[in-house]
This record gives sequence, structure tokens and C-alpha cells, in this order.
Amino acid sequence: MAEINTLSSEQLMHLEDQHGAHNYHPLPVVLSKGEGVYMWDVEGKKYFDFLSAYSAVNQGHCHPKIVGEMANQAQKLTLTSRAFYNDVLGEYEKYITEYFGFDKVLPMNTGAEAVETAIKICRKWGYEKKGVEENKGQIIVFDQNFHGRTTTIISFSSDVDAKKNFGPYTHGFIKVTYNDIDALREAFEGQSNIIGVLAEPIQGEAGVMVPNESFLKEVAALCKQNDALFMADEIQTGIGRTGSLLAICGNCSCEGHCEKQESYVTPDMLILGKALSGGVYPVSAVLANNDVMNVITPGTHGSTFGGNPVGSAVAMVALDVIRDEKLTQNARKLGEIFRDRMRNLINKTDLVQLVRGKGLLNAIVINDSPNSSTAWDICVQLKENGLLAKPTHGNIIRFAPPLVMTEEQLHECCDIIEKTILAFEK
Ligand code: IF1
Repeated sequence: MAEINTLSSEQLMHLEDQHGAHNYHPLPVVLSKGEGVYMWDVEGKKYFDFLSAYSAVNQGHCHPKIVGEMANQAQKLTLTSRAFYNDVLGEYEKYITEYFGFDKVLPMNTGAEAVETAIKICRKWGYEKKGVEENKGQIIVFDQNFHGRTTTIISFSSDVDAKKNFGPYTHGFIKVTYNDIDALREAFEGQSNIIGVLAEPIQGEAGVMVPNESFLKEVAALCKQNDALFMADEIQTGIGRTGSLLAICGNCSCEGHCEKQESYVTPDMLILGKALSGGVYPVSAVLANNDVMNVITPGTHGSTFGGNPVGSAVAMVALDVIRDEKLTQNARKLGEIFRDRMRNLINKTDLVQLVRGKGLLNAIVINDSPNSSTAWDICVQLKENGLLAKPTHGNIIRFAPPLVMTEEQLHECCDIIEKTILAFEK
């Protein structure tokens, strides 16, 4: 058994450099403990987590109820494969479909797997239900999208680093400008084989790009008019992060599936991941109604771990915590306070151009070239001051703390951000 770690941060970073693929450039901090909104590094220094593992830790690090349920199930039955039934999956499927208001769920593990699953379901529906000629189906995606790292998904990425030299690419995708409903309408008018539209309700990696209030509803309407499936990728924006249960809920802060109030946009497929497990286990899901999901028949899709007892048990508790601790409502309240604090800061410095976001998914744009290291250097300084965040692209810093943060802790974090920005020398 590996001995208890006694190595320093420097030594541990060196191990990763020597023995690990260099597919990331992490901030120079080595974490060894997480609890709620806090993490501690190997030397015992405490930090506020302002990234939440890219919104996978909405419920806070190591939430006792979620970890407890994982430990409990892990001592009973961890994995049967889907060759056999298990006594947790059916309960989980009932729970999550009622929670979000769909007939069925297809359980997977990572977000990219869930996105790939949605693409496969959309294509199968396009050929078998819509009657599009096989292999001719087209799915509309948006510029600056981020939906994962598999070969098909990066085939329609706008990010050169994510895409270059990974070809040949998967065909069947049309790229349209995000938040431009006229461009989407023209794309539909120009093509008869469009079977679906895949969208992030807010583009996270692109720099927390929040579309016009009506955009998502208009996307859904155009999909309906053109008999195409609207696939909402809520892997980063969902499960309370934006101050609504789902970002497509608009301004509703209901605790569960709302009564389809005016602001609610209904996607044909809902794609979830990350916080679906509270960050303790890879759990993702695609939800849809029977007219779509029933194109999936035995042998047409699967996964070794998809729907396993541990992931299913953890996901039910993780969703309980969102509702019982009113984390959606807390995200909405604290998000307003955060953006007010950042707007006050912008009045005191030229270094920050703007703040944007919804709920506790926010970003500030630094007043320097996207090719400069300023945003990175600010994040290194924030780390020194006890707050962990990381730039998305170039000059944009994403701020996304766990939704369990208190108002007092949020002000403490805003004080750290303000102190760091005002003292920062380019
Ligand atoms: C990385 C970004 C965020 C996602 C949305 C699907 C997935 C993600 C909207 C795939 C994953 C992660 C992946 C991670 C960093 C992070 C990320 F910077 F890459 F773009 F959050 F913005 N849809 N996002 O955000 O889910 O397969 O990772 O479980 O790849 O560097 P996954």
C-alpha cells in the first residue's frame, strides 16, 4: 500500500512532471485536503476554492452526506455491469427523471461520454423517427463551444489547441455564431437534414458567455419548428450553479422541476455531469422523453460503469443536498452580491474591464492582451493570498466557488480579490 505522503509540494510537482503526461499546466499548488469551500495544500496552507473543480463541487468538498453514501454503498456492491440488474439503478432512474421532469435517463460516467451519448441518440432519432437519409444528419453546434475532449467532440471545437493534429475529424456538424438567433434560423433554412442543436446555456470555457435572455427559448422554438432535437449541455451550468436548478430555467429558482413557468425552456435532451455526484465520483446522464429515448434498444449503447450502484447512490444524495440545503437559491443570492462587489472594484481600477455571469458562475475580463500572462499572474497572486482560481482563456478569470459558501465567506473572498487586484503591478 502506498505510504502516507511525506513529500513536499515541490517534490510532488516534480513527480507529476517526470511521470505524468503534460496535458495540463496547473497553478503551482498541491492540494491534499478539501472541506466545504476550503482546500489545504501539502504544507497545510488553507485556501478558498473559487473554481469548484469547474463546477463539479457545487455541494462543497467532501460533503459528509455524499461521502458517507459513497462509503456505505462501496461496502455493499460497487459494480455489476449492466449484464445484470442491481438494486440501486432503478430507484436512481425514477428519482432523477422525476427530479428533472423527463421520462427516461441513460446513465453514463463522464461529461464527454454523456455528450457523445446525446449525439448518438440524436442521430438514431434523426434516421429512424425523422426519416433523414442515413449518415446525412447534421447537428448544429456553436462557435467557442466546449463539450469535452473525445475525437468527435473536438471535431467541432473552435479551440486550436483542443483540435489540432487529432484528425481525421467526425463529419455532420454545422457551426453557428453563439447567441445569434438569425444565424441559427439561416442555418435551418439552408439545410433540410438538421436533426439537432447542441448548446451550452452559458458558454463556460469561452469565458462565461451569457446569451440574451430570449436566446435559449428561441433556440428551442426553432428546433420545434424544424423538427430537430434541442440538446442542452448543462454539465457545467446545471444543478444550481447559475442560481436556477438548470441554466435553461431562466429566472426560476425552483428546487426541483418547476411547473414549466414562463421562463422554463424544455430541451429534448438534458445532459448532466460534474456536480451530479458532488465531485466524489464520475457520474453523468442524458435525460429525454420516450419518443426520443426509445430509439435506444438493447445492444445499441452501453458502458462498463454506466449506472453502477455507487454512482447511482451518490447522485441521489448529491441532488438531495442541492434541494435540502437550498443551494440554488444561495447561488442566486450570492451571485448578485459577487457581481456588485466586482462592479465596485471595477470603479477603483483599470485592470478589470468587466464582470459577467449568472448565479455563482462568473468571470472577470482583465484589461490586457489575451496573449499576456496578466490573468495567470493575478491567479498566482490570488493563490498567495489564499484564493484559488484559474484563467479560462487568455485574459479571462473564471470565479465559481462551491454553492455552500456563506455571505460572510463570499465577502472575505471578494476582499482577497480586491486586495490582490489593487496591489497588482503588471
Ligand atoms: C478539461 C474546460 C470547463 C464542460 C461542458 C462537457 C464537458 C465539460 C460544458 C466534458 C468539461 C471541464 C473539462 C476540463 C476542464 C473543464 C472545462 F475548461 F475544459 F472547458 F469546465 F470549462 N460539457 N469541462 O464544461 O465533461 O468529460 O470533463 O467530464 O477537459 O480541461 P468531462
